[in-house]
Amino acid sequence: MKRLLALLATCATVLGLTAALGPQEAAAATGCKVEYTVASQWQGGFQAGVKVTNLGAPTNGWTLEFSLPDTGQKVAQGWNATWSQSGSAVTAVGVDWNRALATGATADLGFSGTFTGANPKPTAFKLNGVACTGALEEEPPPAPADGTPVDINGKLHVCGVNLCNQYDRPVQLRGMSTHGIQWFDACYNAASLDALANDWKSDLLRISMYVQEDGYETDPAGFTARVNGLVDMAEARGMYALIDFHTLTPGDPNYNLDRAKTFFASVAARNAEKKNVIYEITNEPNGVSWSGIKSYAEQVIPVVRAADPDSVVIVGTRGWSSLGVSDGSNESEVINSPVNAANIMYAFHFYAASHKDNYRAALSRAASRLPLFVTEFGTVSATGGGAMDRSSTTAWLDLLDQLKISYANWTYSDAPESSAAFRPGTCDGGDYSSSGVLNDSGALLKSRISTPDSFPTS
Ligand code: IDC
Repeated sequence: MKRLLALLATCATVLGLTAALGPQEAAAATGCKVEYTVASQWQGGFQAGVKVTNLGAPTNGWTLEFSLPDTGQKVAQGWNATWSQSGSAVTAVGVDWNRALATGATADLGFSGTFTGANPKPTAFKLNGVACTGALEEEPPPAPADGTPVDINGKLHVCGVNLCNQYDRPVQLRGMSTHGIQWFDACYNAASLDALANDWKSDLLRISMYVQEDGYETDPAGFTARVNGLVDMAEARGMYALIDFHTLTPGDPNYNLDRAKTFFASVAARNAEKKNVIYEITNEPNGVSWSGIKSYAEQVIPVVRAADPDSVVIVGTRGWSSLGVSDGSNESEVINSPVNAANIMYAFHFYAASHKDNYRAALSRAASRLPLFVTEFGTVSATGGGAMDRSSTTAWLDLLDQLKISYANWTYSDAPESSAAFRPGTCDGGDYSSSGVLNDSGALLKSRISTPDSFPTS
């Protein structure tokens, strides 16, 4: 109510001010509020976030303008808007998925840029031509509740398109994925998981159990035991455990149908009473139709449910869990033919240097129709290597935060590839906490994941 009054007061001010301009302008006027934050700055470069809240009438298309005070300040690459710059004047125009802004709604954009002087903050923000002078009387964000993520949220379930906690309120889990546990087993021990829970403040550990490539098929009992051991280690530290049946090559999960039934019958029976377990029944289906994946899911999910009736199950999607986009399709195949089961979500994966605006658009469209979980993503290219794409990663993570979509980053390991969080050799020692053991991707992810969660507690 306080919020609404503040909003009405601001609207009245805006209308009052614009009335003097004449009826035409007054009708088109919208007030706004902008929060500008420099997220990071380095020699000659910086990255900034711009949150613009529409305090006026709902709009179906917006343009944000502002001015960069120093001549050396240049926008290099922007996200979540179409960006342009002419001299000191910068313009950002809303894109497909954030073009409509209701009263009180916020669009989260940002850009990376270069500068030569002191990099002063931009001035003269205007939304659709009207100065952004408004200020909502924000209630302070809830203080982070005491306790671990699992203590606070308890057993999770799907409600509408969200992942919800024991209070039936949407939550976003932010965490890390192991690398293949057949290769990087040494990275998952008491010290590394302490660092993940305490320093990274991670909400979840994805346990990536490859089926092929020297994985599960070579030693079903051994891999099942190792997965269960990691579930317990996550539980002891209050983190959720996402059990990933990491199918990859071959891409048709039906190739592993019998193995999946055996594996899930076992882990679901063993972990049914736990609050922290989520099942991901196939990693990245590829070279297979959605109907093939759906058929697999409708055979494996009943096996899980027979042993564990109420844990969340996540189903991979076509085209390496791209909701079909990487195969030239889109989310409509899932929306039109959903898996016939309750309490399930669909996986969406991306690699920030390879998958950009059209993938973000698909995720944004799908997010209002399907419960989505980003069970794996990388800050680099889809090979797991190449340079980290900071701008694209930030655009993705801002979008996931805004949509409250949970995520796990590939990988919490010291693999010799840029997607790994730790430098090679880290897992041979006992230090997982100092900044010196992190590479670029690890440093970025740690800074994102370790911010307070503010899980709702009522
Ligand atoms: C990659 C690993 C790499 C390994 C390769 C094959 O990073 O060390 O050699 O798999 O097993 C995925 C997959 C994930 C891939 C990752 C990066 O789920 O298994 O890991 N990736 O290529 N999908 C898109 C990218």
